[in-house]
Parts: sequence; C-alpha cells; structure tokens
Amino acid sequence: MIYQTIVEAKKKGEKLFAVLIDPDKTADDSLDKLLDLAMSASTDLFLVGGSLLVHNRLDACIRRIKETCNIPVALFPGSSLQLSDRADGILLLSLISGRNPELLIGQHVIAAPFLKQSGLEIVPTAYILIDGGVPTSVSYMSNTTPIPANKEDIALCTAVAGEMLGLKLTYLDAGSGARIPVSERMIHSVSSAIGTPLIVGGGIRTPEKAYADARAGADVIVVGNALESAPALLLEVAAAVHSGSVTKVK
Ligand code: 1GP
Repeated sequence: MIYQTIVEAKKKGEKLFAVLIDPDKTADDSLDKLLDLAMSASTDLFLVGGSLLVHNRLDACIRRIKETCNIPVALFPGSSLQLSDRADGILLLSLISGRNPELLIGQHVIAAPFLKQSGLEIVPTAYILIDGGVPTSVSYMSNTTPIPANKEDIALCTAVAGEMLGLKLTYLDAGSGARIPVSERMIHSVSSAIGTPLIVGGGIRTPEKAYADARAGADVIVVGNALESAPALLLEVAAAVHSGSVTKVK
C-alpha cells in the first residue's frame, strides 16, 4: 500500500526517495539502467507520468518496471489520458494552487469510471505548484499560475486548505526541470502546518539539496529530470535522502 508506507515512514521519521519516470524520455535501454540503479539505491517509489505524453509508452514502461523489480509504481498523471491499471496506485492530483476547474474536478470526473474498476490504490493528493524560475511544462499545460517562490504564507494556507478538504498527501512541485527548486524555508513552513505527508520535487539536482529538503520537513523527495542526463546521480541522491531520516523519540 503506497499511502500506508508513506504514513508509516513519516511516523518513524524515515525519509523516502522517489524517482519520476517520464515514459517519453526514457528509452528501453536507459530505463533498464535506471531500474538497476533504483534497485541498488533502495528507491522507495516510482512516479510515472508527464505533463504531455506523445509516444504511447506508458503501459510498456510500467510493464517493464513491474517485470524488473518490486518497487511500487504510482501514476503521476498530467491528464486523464495517462491512466494504466498496470500501476499499483495513482496520485489523484487536485491542482489546488491553480484555479482551473478541469484540474480541480473536471478530469477526475472523466477518470472516475476507469479508476473505480481499475483496482488502483487511489491517493488523493493536494498538488501545489511553486514558481521554479522558468516557465515549466506543467504550468503551461495546466493553464495555471504557480505560487511565487517567496510566498510561504500562500503555500501554507493552500496546503492547510487541501488538508482540510481531506486530501491525504501534499505535493509541493517547482515543476520538472525547474531552475530554482522549492526553498527549504517554504518546505519548513508547509510541513510545520500540516499533519499529512509532504512530497517535494522539481529541479532537485544534488544530494545536498535533497538532504536539506528532507531535513526541512519533506517526507518524500522526487527526482526525475536530473537523472535523464546523469542516471548515476540516483545513488547519491537516494543515499542523501535516506540519511536525512530523523530518529523520533517517543
Ligand atoms: C516534477 O517534481 C517532479 O513534477 C520532479 O521534478 O524532473 O525536475 O526532478 P524534476
């Protein structure tokens, strides 16, 4: 169970490392290499998806992952066209930093019949975009404006509202390939204000940043883009995230 694993880890102060795989950008040989590295690094979760998929490789990509390893796979869909019942679950994203009704409820209605019969674990997720210093695909495709990077109060209130609405995870995302990742200050503000687990991603390229984010309060760190050009970075980043775990005294 994806959600239960994240909650249990959070209770114990353990930090989790997730790899984002964009099926369009991961050819078979590079996917195999990434999977080897992910297994060596005790990767906790794969997210699979992208803002726009054009090569119809989603199913094949997930099948390959499931044939190769036991790391759970969660869909991280850019739209209701990115669904597959080969995954273990789905981050059912409500883009609550935006005011686009399609991404608050419209796409969910379209996806509901499929999801209901799919057997996928549904994880309702408050998805919050933070400005990453460059226009990202997700901001363009979602037709929403990200929260300014220095407006911790807006991010905090947005996350609290999401939690009050019953969303079970909060995902602070600067967008894939962001120039400026979400600041530790914002991660700290948001994580201090909510009780549900916090996922952070977008533009994380170094073990140092991944470690700092984990220490600032992120429960799950996601890295995707940086691994496309430097897959071996996965080992260092995963180790940094796992070493950011905090022992909780009862
Ligand atoms: C994007 O948070 C994810 O939605 C991961 O971002 O690809 O920049 O690592 P990167």
